[in-house]
Amino acid sequence: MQRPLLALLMIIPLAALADLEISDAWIKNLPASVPVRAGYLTLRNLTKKSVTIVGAISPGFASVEIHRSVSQDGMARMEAVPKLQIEGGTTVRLEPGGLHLMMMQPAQPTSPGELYRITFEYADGSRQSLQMEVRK
Ligand SMILES: [Cu+2]
Repeated sequence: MQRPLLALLMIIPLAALADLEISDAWIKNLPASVPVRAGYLTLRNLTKKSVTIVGAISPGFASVEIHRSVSQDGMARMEAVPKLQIEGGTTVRLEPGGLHLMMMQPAQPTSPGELYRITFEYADGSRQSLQMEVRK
């Protein structure tokens, strides 16, 4: 039952009606002992004006932040990105080693194949929800 649905979700651009087309949204699975998960996705701004993400929530996690991985003096660390602006007509990728969603304190252990709902809040007050799939 689950397979055809998943295939469909991957073919249809998620939330195509909103200003941002969000695709390839997934969460890297980690053992239950790790208190955070990293989430990745691709944000395509189909409009001519910039769109700014000012927050994100997911019912499966205590909180969600946008982070950027940076290396400074040979040390890798992460910094919070409180607002993520996507210029009109551009694509921003959250991917391993760069920008990512830091999803704090999962309510229960995650496992590959599960879907988690996430809702983004934009600077204009609008919201957009989509599903993210847990992958190995
Ligand atoms: Cu992080």
